[in-house]
Amino acid sequence: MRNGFKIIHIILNSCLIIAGQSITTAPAYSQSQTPDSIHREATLNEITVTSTLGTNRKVTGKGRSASIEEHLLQLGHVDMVRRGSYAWEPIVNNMATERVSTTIDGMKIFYACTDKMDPVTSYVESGNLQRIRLDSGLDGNPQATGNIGGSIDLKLRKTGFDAKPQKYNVTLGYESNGHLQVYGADAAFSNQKFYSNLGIFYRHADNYKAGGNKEVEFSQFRKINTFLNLGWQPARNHIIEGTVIFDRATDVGYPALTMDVSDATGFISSLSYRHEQLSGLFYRWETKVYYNHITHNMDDTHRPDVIIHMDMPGRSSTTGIYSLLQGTYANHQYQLNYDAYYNTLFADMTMYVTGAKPMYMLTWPDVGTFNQGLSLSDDIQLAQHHHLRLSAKGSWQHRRINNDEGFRALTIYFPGMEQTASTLTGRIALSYAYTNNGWKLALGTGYGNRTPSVTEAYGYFLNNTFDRYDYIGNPHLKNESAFELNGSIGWHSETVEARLEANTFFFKNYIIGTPDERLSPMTIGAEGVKVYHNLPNAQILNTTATFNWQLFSWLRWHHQLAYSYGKESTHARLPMIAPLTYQGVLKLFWRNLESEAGVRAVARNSKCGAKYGETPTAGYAIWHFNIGSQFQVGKISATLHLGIENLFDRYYSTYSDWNHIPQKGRNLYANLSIQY
Ligand SMILES: [Cu+2]
Repeated sequence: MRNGFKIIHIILNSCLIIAGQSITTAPAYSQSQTPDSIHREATLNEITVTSTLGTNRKVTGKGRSASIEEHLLQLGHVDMVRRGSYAWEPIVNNMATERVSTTIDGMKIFYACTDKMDPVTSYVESGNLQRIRLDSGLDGNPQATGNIGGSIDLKLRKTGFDAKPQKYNVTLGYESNGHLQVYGADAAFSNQKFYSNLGIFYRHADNYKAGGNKEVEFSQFRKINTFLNLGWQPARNHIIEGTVIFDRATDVGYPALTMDVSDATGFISSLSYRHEQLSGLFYRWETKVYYNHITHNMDDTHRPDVIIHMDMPGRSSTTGIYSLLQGTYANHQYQLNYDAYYNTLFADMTMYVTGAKPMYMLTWPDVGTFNQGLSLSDDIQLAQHHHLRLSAKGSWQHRRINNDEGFRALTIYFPGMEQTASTLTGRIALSYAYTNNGWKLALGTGYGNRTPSVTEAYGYFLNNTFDRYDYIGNPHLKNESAFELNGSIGWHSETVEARLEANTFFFKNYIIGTPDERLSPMTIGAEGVKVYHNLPNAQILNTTATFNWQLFSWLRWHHQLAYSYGKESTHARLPMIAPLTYQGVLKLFWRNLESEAGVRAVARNSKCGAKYGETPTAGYAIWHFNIGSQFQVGKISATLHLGIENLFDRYYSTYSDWNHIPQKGRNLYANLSIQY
């Protein structure tokens, strides 16, 4: 079994959460998703779920109607930057998008908003997904590049061949706060030669209310998502699969920003060929080609106090391929992967000044990035209790500013800069785990680097509402590198599980924006201009202590305490580092009912990144309660979830709520999912 704390899964289809220690079961959809096959598939993918504690249970939280962000939040190591009630940005190990790789079934996809309003997780829907794979730190999934903090792979839900004949699914959800409504329906057809599953999801919310019944303006959204998966097996073990996802969000408010989004549209497609049951050194070979396109349009026409109206569209498209070989030999389990993609990012801005000609600016100058990489990993069972894992990847990247006008604009600030840039990056990670008699000890290390993001290298006067600076990218940036150390020690018996874990990242050439007094801002009211620079070094440390106690067969008590720390070379604190957080949850089980009551208590983050414009957030404690049940009526099986969030209607915001926008006040929800 592999180093459990490094890889954490969440299984969406039936609200299964496999978070290192707890596994709940009862997949509602198809035979290929039984717990056994999850384990099998997990093993084949070299993903291991450490241990199963307690009895297997069915229902948690909001079930199928939960958003992807809510599912992600259930994982350890993950937090969210919230700029509104839609499209939150995942943070892994206190690192945001630039240091995290996000893929969809191994496909690269890049957001299209210069203000990070559309993290790629916002272009899929819970109903599209089977599970989420999260790898912490530099030991990434085969397709991940630039993953210093971690890598997220969103695994699509495909019915597979020979699934059960019955396959209709309806999901309904309602939340009192903001009148959030969720409607979903999907269907699946399957035999030995062919399968198909398709579905549609719709979400709609009005403005939500913060604690004390205070309405948060511009927090509404609307989203529609539809998907189709097809599988064909012309000959045994030769499988051709195709996927199409279309996702469109409209009228999305961003209370933390000065603009909203009129529409954000994602089109995701792939075609793959898989050969199973190969003989020899490899048992599986999969090759996938894919294409995705995102368009993003910002909108300030609904804001009351706009001085200069602006149009700010962005688009991103990615074409790619990967080819993955998986094999096993003696005590080795290995994977070899080649991947290549070409992405273009384009964003511009037109400012309409009254009585003058509109001002036009390229904010992302149509940057084309070609990247190809070769990765390998090997899981070695050294002896009965000893396990070793090695993973490595090398990539070559070539970038070109395809828009000459944009290139010329940047050369004003960076004379002598090149229109193209090529670089080599890589990562290597090694971990060892010892498991014996309820004890588990794991140690790991890694080293890797990343290229600057397009914003960091070529962004042009991008206003950041967090510190109120305009940002300019720096084409002369060096690659940022990090050295990682991680370790954990855990012990479990029939009734108790205790675990301590820590990871730390030592950065070199840490990329962050620093003020440049010589430049004057473009945005009215901006504090000044920041240019991205490499700091000599920085460090991030994350620690977690977990204690779970099975008091009775019907009662389980979970505790988790997490502490993180981040500083840079001048000893100043890094911004957006989570404050001390305690989570306590009591879980009750009775027949087919499961109930949960819990608290999340967070200390004031007095040692925040003041140098980088961060201001402290007050401490708070938020309580929640929920109850869920799964029942059968004839051929129909149904899952019902009822719950209350922010029970005492507290007015609060977390450290990662952009500009301290308040979280939702008391919220009652009810979700029903029916399978036939
Ligand atoms: Cu945007």
